[in-house]
Amino acid sequence: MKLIGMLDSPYVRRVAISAKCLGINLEHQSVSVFRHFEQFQQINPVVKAPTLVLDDGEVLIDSTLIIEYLEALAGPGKSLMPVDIDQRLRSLRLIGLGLAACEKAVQIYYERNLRPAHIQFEPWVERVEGQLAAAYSALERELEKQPLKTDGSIAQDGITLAVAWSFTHLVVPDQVQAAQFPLIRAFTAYAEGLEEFVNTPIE
Ligand SMILES: N[C@@H](CCC(=O)N[C@@H](CS)C(=O)NCC(=O)O)C(=O)O
Repeated sequence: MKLIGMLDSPYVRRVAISAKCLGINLEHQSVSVFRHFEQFQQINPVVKAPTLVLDDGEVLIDSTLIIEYLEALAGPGKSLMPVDIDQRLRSLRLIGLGLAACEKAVQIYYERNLRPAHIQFEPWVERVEGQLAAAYSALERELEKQPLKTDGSIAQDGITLAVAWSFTHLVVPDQVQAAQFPLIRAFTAYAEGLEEFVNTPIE
C-alpha cells in the first residue's frame, strides 16, 4: 500500500505515524497537492492528501478513515484506541479537537498564502483564529483533567494532538502562545522524541 502526500500535512503525518505504531508498512510518496497537482490528479482525481493507494489500485481518502482501515488490518491487539468505553469517548473527543485545530490552522494558512491580500476577509479570519484558540484551550483543559501517558507509548489521541501542535507551530506560529499551553507543549515534546515521530519528520 502506498501513502501519498507530504509530511507537512498533519493529516498525512498522523496516518504515517499511526501506521508505524500499528506495525503496518506503507510505501510513502511525497507528492504535493499544490506543487505536483497534475501528478496527484493521476493518482487520485480528487487531489486530497492523504491518499492511500491499495494494492489493487483503489484509493481511500481521509486520514481518519485510512486509520480506521489500518486499525482493522492490524487487529484489536494492536489498536491505538482504548477499549474501555469512557476512555474511548475521551480519546475520540481529544482527536476531534486535534482535528479541528488542524483544520483551523490549515484555513488560516490557506487564507494567508493562497488568497490575495486585497480580497482577504478579516471577519472570517478572526472567526477561524478564535476557533483555533478554542480548540487548543479545550485540549489544554483536557490534559489538566487527565494527562496523556508519557511512558514510552502513544495512542491515537496523543498522535493527533502532537501532530496538530507541531503543524500549527510550523505554519501559523503567531497563532498559539506556547506559554498558554504548557501541557500540550510538554506532551508534544515527549511525542516528537518517540521513534515513530523522529522517523516521520515534517518535510
Ligand atoms: N479531513 C481530511 C482533510 C485532508 C486535507 O484537507 N488535506 C489537505 C492537505 S493538508 C488537502 O488535501 N488539501 C488540498 C485540497 O483540499 O484541495 C483528512 O483528515 O484527511
